[in-house]
Amino acid sequence: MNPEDFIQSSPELKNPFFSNQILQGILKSTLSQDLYKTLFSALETFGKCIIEEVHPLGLLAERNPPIHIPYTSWGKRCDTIETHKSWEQLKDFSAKQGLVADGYERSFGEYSRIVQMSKLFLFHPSSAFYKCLLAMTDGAAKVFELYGQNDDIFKKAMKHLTSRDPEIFWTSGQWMTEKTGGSDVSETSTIATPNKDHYLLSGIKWFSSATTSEMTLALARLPEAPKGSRGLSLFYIPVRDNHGELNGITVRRLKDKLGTRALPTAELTLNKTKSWLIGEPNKGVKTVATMLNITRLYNSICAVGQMDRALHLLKNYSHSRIVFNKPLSQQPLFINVFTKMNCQLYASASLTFEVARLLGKEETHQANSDEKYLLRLLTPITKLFTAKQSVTVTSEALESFGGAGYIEDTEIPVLLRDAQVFPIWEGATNVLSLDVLRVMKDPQAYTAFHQVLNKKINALSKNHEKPMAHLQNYLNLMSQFINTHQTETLEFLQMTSRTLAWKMAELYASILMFEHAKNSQDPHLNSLAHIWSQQIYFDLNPQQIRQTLELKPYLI
Ligand code: MFK
Repeated sequence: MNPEDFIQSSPELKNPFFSNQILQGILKSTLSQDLYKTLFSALETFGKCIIEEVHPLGLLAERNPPIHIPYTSWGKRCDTIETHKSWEQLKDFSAKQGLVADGYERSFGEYSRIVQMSKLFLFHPSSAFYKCLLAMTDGAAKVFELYGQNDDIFKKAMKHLTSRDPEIFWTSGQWMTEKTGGSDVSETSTIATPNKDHYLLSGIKWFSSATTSEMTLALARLPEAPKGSRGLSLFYIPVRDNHGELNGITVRRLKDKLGTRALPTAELTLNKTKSWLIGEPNKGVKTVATMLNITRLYNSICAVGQMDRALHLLKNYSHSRIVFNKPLSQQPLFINVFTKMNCQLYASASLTFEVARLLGKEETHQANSDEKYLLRLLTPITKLFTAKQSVTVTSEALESFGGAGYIEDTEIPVLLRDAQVFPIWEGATNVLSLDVLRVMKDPQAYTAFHQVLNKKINALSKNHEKPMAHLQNYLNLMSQFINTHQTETLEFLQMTSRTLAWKMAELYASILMFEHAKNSQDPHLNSLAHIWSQQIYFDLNPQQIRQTLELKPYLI
């Protein structure tokens, strides 16, 4: 055979909104008919922009990663981080399309976050992880909205962060992680010294993905502040001064990362960096948590978008790839695996849009008490669940491409490399599981979860008697397990927190999947909901966990 004859058909990227049954089904189910119609045509156009404009920019940015230039040719320290032109163009696109502004203009009332997240779902997988900057920008805007209304400096910065004008639009960083780690911020050693109306920050920030941004928020410790995380305060830092010089910041180096290679993530030294306190002194962790809850939602929607992209390409490829004398798409075992991946995507997307729905309600002052508890509880649950699912799904999809999926220039491996950051960035799975435990310290949080799901199960029982009986049983078992919480040790609660958070995600997602299938009248989504509900079961066995605790000395 002539080697030139060996040509495999490559997967084709089509408009990612067009024929996207899962996204369309969720939107149809959640929005009014009129809004759905308006959004449908807007997203079709947006999907076209993704193919024609964003995707080529994302590829260029990915192929031209940032470079750190510490000194000028004449020996002056400059710490320039050179990014490719395409990276700047992604910024312009984000501003013009209002990817952050949508969340604050609130033109669609309580549904504004859903509209914004739909766009991010489509934008993310083509944009070389530009979302990282948008997430932090949105999170910083949220901090200013809640804590910066009485200060002109913050109000001005807020205008930049939420602008649609590329000339005015700013992005923000979030400098939290130090050498002691990203999970435990209690050992933060950056110090803040008062200086007239502002502060001077000195210390080292170990992971900062937005050195090219115009501003950042950073944690630091005031003089005489208590030890631990309750002695930290949050500060606003303009990255450059009025002359365009870095604001007491030196770049130690850029990180050499597994993925997200277009994103300039750096280690920084702060030396008397001019900054302003935002929020109350020593309440920095609580203030920055506002930002974290937003960035965690971004993490979820982008994890979902990434899975969707992997399955979009795989579906397309499976029709043209012939194996064992027929297309991959007709191989029974492939159909089974592909269906399961779609269940994972549908479950993840349902949860994420639920968080977006609740956030939109809260921001427009329409959320009731149960919904506020649910928003706080579902944010970490959804983040940890979608992040892990995206690694599993992109890995499985990559495997389905065979050897081609392992070859860099097919553009498939980047999906897996990038997905691996989802469970790490903005809180690892264990940290988020412990956050779920933190929320559940207030018994009303689980009560809200239970009440809302009970109501939904009742409403769905007429059409889906058998699966709802199964899910009701699941919910009852979960509630029995939660009831034992009051008498359990902290060690037991921590040990079970991850499984519990995961089970809560599976259950809540399952019910949402039935709800969306019913509301959108989509038989395909209905099948996915049935398959998913048959797969999940409740397996937290206190007896077994106690035995594991007893084994501890042997395990360590
Ligand atoms: C995208 C590509 C990137 C490229 C590579 C990046 C690599 C990764 C770089 C990283 O390092 S990412 C990791 C970033 N770090 C995090 O996401 C933080 C992880 N740690 C947590 O989330 C901890 O839970 C947290 C620091 C937020 C709190 O831990 P503490 O110090 O034990 O908090 P504490 O004392 O329990 O809570 C302080 C207050 O904040 C409490 O309120 P009260 O003062 O009223 O009691 C909490 O209720 C509140 N709080 C904590 N988390 C909250 C929250 N409130 C609302 N929402 C939350 N999520």
